[in-house]
Amino acid sequence: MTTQTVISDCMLCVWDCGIKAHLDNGRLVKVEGLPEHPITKGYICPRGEALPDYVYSPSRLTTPMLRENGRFQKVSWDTALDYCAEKLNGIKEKYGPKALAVFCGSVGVENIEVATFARRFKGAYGTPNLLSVENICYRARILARQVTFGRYPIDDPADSRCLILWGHNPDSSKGMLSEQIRAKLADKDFQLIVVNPKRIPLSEKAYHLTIRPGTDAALGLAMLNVIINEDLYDKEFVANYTVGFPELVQHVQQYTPEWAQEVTWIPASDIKNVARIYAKAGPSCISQGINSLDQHRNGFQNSRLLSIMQAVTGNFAVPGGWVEGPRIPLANLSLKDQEEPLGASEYPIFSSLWGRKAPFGIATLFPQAVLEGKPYPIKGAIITAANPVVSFPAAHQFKEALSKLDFLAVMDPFLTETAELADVVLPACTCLEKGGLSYVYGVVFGEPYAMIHHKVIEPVGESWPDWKIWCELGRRMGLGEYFPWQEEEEVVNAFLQPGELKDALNLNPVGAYYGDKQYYIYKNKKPNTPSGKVELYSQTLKDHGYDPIPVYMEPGISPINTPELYKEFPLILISGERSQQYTHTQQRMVPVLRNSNPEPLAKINPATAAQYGLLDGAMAKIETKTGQMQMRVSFDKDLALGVVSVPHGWADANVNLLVDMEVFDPITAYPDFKTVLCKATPA
Ligand SMILES: Nc1nc2c(c(=O)[nH]1)N[C@H]1C(S)=C(S)[C@@H](COP(=O)(O)OP(=O)(O)OC[C@H]3O[C@@H](n4cnc5c(=O)[nH]c(N)nc54)[C@H](O)[C@@H]3O)O[C@H]1N2
Ligand SMILES: Nc1nc2c(c(=O)[nH]1)N[C@H]1C(S)=C(S)[C@@H](COP(=O)(O)OP(=O)(O)OC[C@H]3O[C@@H](n4cnc5c(=O)[nH]c(N)nc54)[C@H](O)[C@@H]3O)O[C@H]1N2
Ligand code: SF4
Ligand SMILES: [Mo]
Repeated sequence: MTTQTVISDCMLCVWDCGIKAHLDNGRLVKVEGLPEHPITKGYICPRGEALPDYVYSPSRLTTPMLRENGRFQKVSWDTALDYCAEKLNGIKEKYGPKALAVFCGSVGVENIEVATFARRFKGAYGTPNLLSVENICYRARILARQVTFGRYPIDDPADSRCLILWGHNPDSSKGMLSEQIRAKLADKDFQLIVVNPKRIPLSEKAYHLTIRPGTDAALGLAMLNVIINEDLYDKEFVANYTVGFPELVQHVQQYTPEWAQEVTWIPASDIKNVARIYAKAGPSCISQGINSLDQHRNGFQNSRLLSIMQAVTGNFAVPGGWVEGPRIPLANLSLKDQEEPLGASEYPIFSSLWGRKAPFGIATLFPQAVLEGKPYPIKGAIITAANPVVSFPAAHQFKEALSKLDFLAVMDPFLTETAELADVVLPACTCLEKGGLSYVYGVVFGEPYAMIHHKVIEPVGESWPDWKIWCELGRRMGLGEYFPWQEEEEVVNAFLQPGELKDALNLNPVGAYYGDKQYYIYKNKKPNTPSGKVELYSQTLKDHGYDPIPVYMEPGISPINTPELYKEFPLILISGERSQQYTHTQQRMVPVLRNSNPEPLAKINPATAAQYGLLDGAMAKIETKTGQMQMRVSFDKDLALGVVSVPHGWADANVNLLVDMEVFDPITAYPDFKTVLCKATPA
């Protein structure tokens, strides 16, 4: 027997943990964390450990499939791709290129190969419509920080003396951060603050604030009120490097802690205390949930408020605050759009900030384009690395839209609920069956670090890596000039041009840094904002008709905003808390993970449950004005009264059938996943 260990990284979620993959005779048998990896430091979660069961799952798609007379038939790659090429060229001829949507899910965020080739294909085909998770995940905070700082600084918790976990439970979504925080808690000068409708495991050691969902801006504004009125801000930084402080001072006067107490359910005394701790501790760092503050009617402004807080307290570009790294020197394989994607005119800042165009459109406008032909009809789609039928809001609308298309192709390692609607299903490799490059660390950890993503095993069945599918398809459609690559190595080389980084990465399988974090950058480099300063007041937002300084906005539907609806639906539904067994809709087919998390649970405080006759372990019917479903109740005394927390990603109990798309953030078009009114009754 020959054994072998390959160093690579897990791409099952956005953290890209370094791994050691052990093989027996070419078969993956065990996966461990990689202690030498400077960022993930040997961390591995249950999904990473279960990689062998995941990649060899009997549910894997092993051949392409074509729908014939309503049923899938196994076909060769030639047949499948010729069919796709004919249909795609047909759509272009009949309706023009923009009638095609290329849809790429969250895997495209962590996997450069998946995202880049989807993006390249849309450019080669000529459609501007790359639709992705960008308008439901993460982008809002990037944009809010860019509007404020002219760049995208990221939490730098290692050196912080005060950390606010704001709508974030790293034990479920970012395990390596929990480990880092637990180690820091040994230092008695380090202070942890948690803002969450639920007490999380780390709340034990923290100043915990139980907040009403969707009212985070009220807390932020009241904290600023205290910080400014008690003179706790960084005067030197504010005076020299910001614009709009006088306007901010005036603006926050209306938002007193006493006012915020009514809105947020947090006692005014606690608001004052945390404002003082945060402003005085220095360096302080707000680590916001990856989406829990963004998926709201005022998601963008929530993120912007946190940026303003970091700025006035002088926690920008300092160790332990928010810090930016340099850009990675990679080739840009995207091709220029000729036209505007869906939503470009309705969401101008999201689509183009100061002339920097976003390469994607607004994915949540997809159903409307298909079903109503607005603003123009979308007739075909290729979906890669996404399962929108389960993961997107108003899931019934996505399902209907996908079913009505003239042509739908799906690339995925599994026959997902979305793939089931396709005309053609193309079996994709999982991350371990292909090589590539991992550099997402810069975007999600602020660490200028990259590594070669080494292929661990040969493709399972007849699956192909995404890059190969796009290249072969492109060539068959007469777009071969854009897809010259035949081998994996050529693909990696296309990203990585000759130079120091390439040499360093080739030399060290664990990876290499490509620069340093940019501390105190404002001292010698002006922010890329129109004023050349950190913008507490944003003229850009004002010019677009948005609030130049964030105001408090009630959630779209809420006890206060829609009191009539609240009478019928008296509970607040928050959705999408992560669990370590699953990434979104994935991994349900892996027995070891399924056994430890067998079904979705609706969490509710026992006192609230008693009011509605709900029993621990019994089934409940959960209804919103959009839909209803059944789920087992699980008592959770850590959850705020009047709140129900439901996970996402479960096809048979899909919370996104309860979430509609009526409430959008007017700036980023984010849907409101986190504050939906519901009722729960015994089923
Ligand atoms: N209610 C509610 N809904 C939510 C959220 C919430 O908080 N609440 N969160 C939202 C967020 S933040 C996100 S990011 C989205 C995620 O939404 P999606 O991206 O749609 O979700 P995933 O289940 O990760 O889908 C990824 C798919 O890619 C496939 N895949 C894995 N590796 C590869 C590969 O290398 N190539 C290809 N072609 N396919 C691959 C997987 O099998 C899976 O089917 O969900 C959102 N949905
Ligand atoms: N295991 C696992 N890890 C993942 C993923 C996964 O699917 N599985 N997905 C990855 C992706 S794409 C994403 S976007 C991230 C998501 O990561 P996060 O958004 O950080 O998600 P969580 O850590 O679950 O924390 C969300 C917390 O927000 C709280 N919350 C809900 N509503 C509100 C609110 O209105 N205000 C406040 N203050 N808190 C609120 C919830 O109670 C919950 O504890 O996770 C990433 N990591
Ligand atoms: S699934 Fe787990 S091991 Fe894999 S990258 Fe995410 S956190 Fe790391
Ligand atoms: Mo996400």
